[in-house]
Amino acid sequence: MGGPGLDPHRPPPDRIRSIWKRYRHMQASTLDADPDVLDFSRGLSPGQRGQVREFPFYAPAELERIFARFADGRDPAPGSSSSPSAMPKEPPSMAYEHRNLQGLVIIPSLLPPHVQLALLSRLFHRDLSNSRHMTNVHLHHHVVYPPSTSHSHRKSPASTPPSANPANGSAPTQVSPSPSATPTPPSPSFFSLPVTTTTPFPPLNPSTHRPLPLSSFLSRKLRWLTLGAQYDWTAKSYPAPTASTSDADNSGDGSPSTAAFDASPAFPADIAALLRGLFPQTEPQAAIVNVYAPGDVLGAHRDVSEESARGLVSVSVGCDGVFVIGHAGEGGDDRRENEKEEEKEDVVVVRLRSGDVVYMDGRARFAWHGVPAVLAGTCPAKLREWPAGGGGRVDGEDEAFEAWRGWMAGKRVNLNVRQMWD
Ligand SMILES: O=C(O)CCC(=O)C(=O)O
Repeated sequence: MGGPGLDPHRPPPDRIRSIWKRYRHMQASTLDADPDVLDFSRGLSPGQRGQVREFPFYAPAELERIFARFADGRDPAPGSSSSPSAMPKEPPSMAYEHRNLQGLVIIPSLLPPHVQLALLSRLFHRDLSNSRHMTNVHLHHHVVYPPSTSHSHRKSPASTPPSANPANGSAPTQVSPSPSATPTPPSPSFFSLPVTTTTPFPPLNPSTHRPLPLSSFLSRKLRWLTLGAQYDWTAKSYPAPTASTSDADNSGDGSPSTAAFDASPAFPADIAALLRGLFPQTEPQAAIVNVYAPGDVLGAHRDVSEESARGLVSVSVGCDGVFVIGHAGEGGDDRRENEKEEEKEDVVVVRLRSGDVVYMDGRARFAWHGVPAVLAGTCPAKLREWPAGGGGRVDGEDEAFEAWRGWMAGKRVNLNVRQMWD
């Protein structure tokens, strides 16, 4: 059972499932015209405006400080737009809380493109290369990590992605999926390997799975990565906390770990600081990084394995996704028809775009939610070329990722962050 006593294995109510299904195969043009979808880029209809409470999220200068610390590792330079003489420059980011689903707050375009790029680089050049962060691929394959080189140790992986490994065909390092393994030096980015890397990931069980080439791993098979406390997808549970263990293989910067567990890597310190700056009510202890391509979906579910009821933070980067969230049918089927009608109002459908952030608190915290569609061709131009084209840039080493140019054009990445214990 999860914190509030809700069963993580319970299937979604029929009505949530049917709304989810309605968007599953919807044509892009139909979606564009669908009056029920909250689409902040298209603009809200007068009816939708009445359904949300609009409020300023943060002052631009404060946001700029939070973002500069994350993207550049320092406060903004004096004279930048956050200095008093340069203010006010931009309108504040607006947040929208849905009146029918108290606690559901959407902040459209909160993360600017350079912060989205920095986040992608931290997640995929650094955190994916940390063998203590599990992925869906670990369930069936030995993941073969790029070999560590002295070159890859030059920079701390805390605030910058690991340096690129010059195109190499040398034997990659195989690491067993053991979260409590002896700390190993950080590996370079998988994206620094040639697309044609020939050493496939061996299957755990050769009678059920075939060897997995690197190109398939990055292009198609990678669906999720866990940060911090490692979620067990089969048991739908987290490891138990221990008093205070430090994490020698911490991918953070040596600052004290906020979620140190014997069996789990610490939550990356720079990403935790970014999230804490934006949502101080939630302590980032675990995250799931969902990786979608158009055609991929996430079924309706509730996140109820956390013992803490603190809000969830959900950050979207890349292609647009349709997000369905709400309550329905929990009261059973003996309700009067008018009660069922009223409940309809509780289900909200949002078109999430790159840089949008959703906070799920209050009634929305344990609501059913899922992603029935990811829309092809919607990744913003500034991100499309990642990991090449400036996005993976570390001291001019961007060309190391050239072979994977355009990977993001066909992806949607969602960073989903939870506090597990109070
Ligand atoms: O991809 C999203 O927007 C939602 C992800 C999600 O609901 C989850 O990871 O639990």
